[in-house]
Amino acid sequence: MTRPNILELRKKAIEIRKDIIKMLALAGSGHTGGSLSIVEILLALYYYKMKNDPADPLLKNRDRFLLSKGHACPALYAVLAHKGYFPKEKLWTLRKLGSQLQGHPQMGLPGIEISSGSLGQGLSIANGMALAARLDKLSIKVYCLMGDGETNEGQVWEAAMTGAHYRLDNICGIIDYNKLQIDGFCCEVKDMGSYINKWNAFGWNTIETDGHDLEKIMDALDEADRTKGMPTMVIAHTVKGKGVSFVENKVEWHGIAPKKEEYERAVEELDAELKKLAN
Ligand SMILES: Cc1ncc(C[n+]2csc(CCOP(=O)(O)OP(=O)(O)O)c2C)c(N)n1
Repeated sequence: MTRPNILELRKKAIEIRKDIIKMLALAGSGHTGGSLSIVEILLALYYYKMKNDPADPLLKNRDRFLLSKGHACPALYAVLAHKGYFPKEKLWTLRKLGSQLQGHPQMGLPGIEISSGSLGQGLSIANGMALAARLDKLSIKVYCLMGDGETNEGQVWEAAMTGAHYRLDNICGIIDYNKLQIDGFCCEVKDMGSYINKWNAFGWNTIETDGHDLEKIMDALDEADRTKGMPTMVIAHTVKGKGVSFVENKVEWHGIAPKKEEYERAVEELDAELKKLAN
């Protein structure tokens, strides 16, 4: 599989961040920090790893992507629009009455595989899809992106045991390990100790990587493909709010949208980054 041009993809990451900020500013509400942290993970999946066809979103043989941390959907919507699943203008309808782009993903919008938002459910759904694919002899991969805070949910660990029991090597989970959740640092809200040891103990192949380094994420996704007989969990170290200095690592930016002046400051910063990459 050929790798995409990394410089172009890094520019795309900035464009996506600008779209996320604009969507949220126009909506006046939403989840800024947790959307900004998953941009490179989504790009590595949609622009490199996943079999998908925006012109045929229900293609039988497509890989499935489940956004279990559904509140970060502005990032997913932006990537889907860039890929051509729906017109980009739709992005500006985020959270508006009657829009298909609600504050949490709803099935019906092209590219959205599951409705999500109630945390902890994605990996169980991934198990079901992966088992069904095995029965149907479909050679597909199911990707499931979770938050680190999300993994406080007991259901995640039931799903972890199930995935390992059935040796679902057609699942690749990814944890957006940004160390923050809704109201504090994850280690203070409920300390999970070592993710690596936990997922290993639960029978998963576990890969730790830098969740903002496109090449490293791609390497991890490739390694997941090479791993047979057990599911893989990629622990991707990220920064909540990545790309906007005054949002980065700030717990208060979990569930709020930028106001006009904040939006303008954010765009200024992102444009400056874009300019650096252009030179
Ligand atoms: C079952 C359930 N409980 C609580 C919430 C409220 N909630 C929304 S986001 C969030 C924090 C999630 O933290 P994390 O998974 O780390 O997401 P991130 O910090 O990356 O945005 C919580 C508790 C929810 N959506 N679902």
